[in-house]
Amino acid sequence: MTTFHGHLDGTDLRVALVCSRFNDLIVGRLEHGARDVLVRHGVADDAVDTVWVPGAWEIPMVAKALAESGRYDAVVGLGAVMRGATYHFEVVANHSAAGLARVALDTGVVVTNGIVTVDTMDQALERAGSKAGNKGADAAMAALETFDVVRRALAD
Ligand code: INI
Repeated sequence: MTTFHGHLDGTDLRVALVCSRFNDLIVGRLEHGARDVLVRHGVADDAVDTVWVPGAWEIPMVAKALAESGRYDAVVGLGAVMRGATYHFEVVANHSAAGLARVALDTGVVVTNGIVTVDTMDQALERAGSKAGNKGADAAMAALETFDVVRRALAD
């Protein structure tokens, strides 16, 4: 029996960050955290492409196009969906999360979810580089680990 663990080794990887402009005060920080983690773990800075889309709704379709292009080893979705007065929050939050999951399963490319879904701006800021960490960095780290564990398990 063999046990595999993914290592955080981004050497020679190409990664796309799909970022929503909606709430870009938050998403800019998620992008910064994600890029920082990737570069600190061996991904070349020019091998990390950031692609801006209007809102979290659009993240899955662009993630799908990038995943299918064959240019990237991993795609990370980064966004901030904030509760407003209406049901629209649930629609966008559920669609973006389910969409990213579908892109991963349909394409076989590693796709991780760094879309924060929050009630308030304070909660968003907490998750974008303050007391609850940086969910963009977490999603980038998850992408590195997931890519590597699949590579190791299939290489054996
Ligand atoms: N998009 C977000 O990224 N975050 C939100 O909080 C949000 N809210 O609440 O409306 C949001 N809406 C826009 C949506 O993602 C699409 O861009 C829009 O519906 C056009 O398709």
